[in-house]
Amino acid sequence: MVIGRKRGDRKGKPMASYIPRVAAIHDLSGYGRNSLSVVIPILSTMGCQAVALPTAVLSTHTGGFDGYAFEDLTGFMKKAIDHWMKLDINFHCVYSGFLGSPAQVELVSGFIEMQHKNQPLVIVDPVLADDGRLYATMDMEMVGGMKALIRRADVITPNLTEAALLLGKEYREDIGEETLKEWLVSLADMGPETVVITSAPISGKGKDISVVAYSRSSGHFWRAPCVYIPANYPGAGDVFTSVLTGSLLQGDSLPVALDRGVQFVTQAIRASYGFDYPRRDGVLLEKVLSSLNGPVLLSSYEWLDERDE
Ligand code: PXL
Repeated sequence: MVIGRKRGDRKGKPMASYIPRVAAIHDLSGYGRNSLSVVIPILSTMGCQAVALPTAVLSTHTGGFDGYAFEDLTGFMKKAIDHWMKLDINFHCVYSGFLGSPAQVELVSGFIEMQHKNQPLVIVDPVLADDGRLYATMDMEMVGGMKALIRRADVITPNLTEAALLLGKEYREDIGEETLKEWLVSLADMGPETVVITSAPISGKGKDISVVAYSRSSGHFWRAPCVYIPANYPGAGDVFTSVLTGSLLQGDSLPVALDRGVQFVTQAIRASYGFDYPRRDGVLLEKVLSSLNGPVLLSSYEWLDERDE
């Protein structure tokens, strides 16, 4: 699906009442706010139907909890996909995140192929690592799997660590703007039309970070800066990509979707930071969710390329 296409432009059957239908392929981590626990409420609040395909169920996420219970759902995923295909359920968007095994990568790839006739917007968040380290359940085979999966994506949203892993580059926190642009283009060369890198530093701006993006079709680079807040909340990446997805499905342009994602994550972190509770519980989504229904106030996005208008 092409970003920015109007609802009425869809090929295939026109729909009487248009609610974008999203196959949300993520784990369900019971305690801690990440994955499906944030994807579903955010997409619903933004007027999208989130159809969950859980990849695994966990008692908690893996960031900061020991001894979590983990059940792989590969067998269930196969059956659910078969059932959906028998029912001829069509999706406007396939949005994948945390996958439990290379076999699941294959399944998701096959599912995207099966949905091809519906021209879904394919968003792959290649959940693998953060802060220079692989997550507990990830390994280099999964990195290889994600490299293959992003070939099928329209939009990918790696953080800086994941971008380095996908490119086989060394992770560097001090990466400059020109190198970031090279990374964005190299990732787009691997398949996706649009590449968004989160947790990207801003040269000369201390600890402030940003989200940077590149669209191959327009050739444009974008940045949405975020003020640094000294706390790292697990699941913030899932919150960002879910808002980006909802925004694109509402028909927003890429820079507006970046801006809305960054603003919402920042607002969620600000709403949480003043409270004294373990960061591993995630951002207090419940306090800010309803703001996704408010008017869109654009404030911060910048373009990173020279333009002659
Ligand atoms: O938010 C990414 C993520 C998703 N799913 C699980 C995780 C993490 C990050 O720690 O542990 C299970």
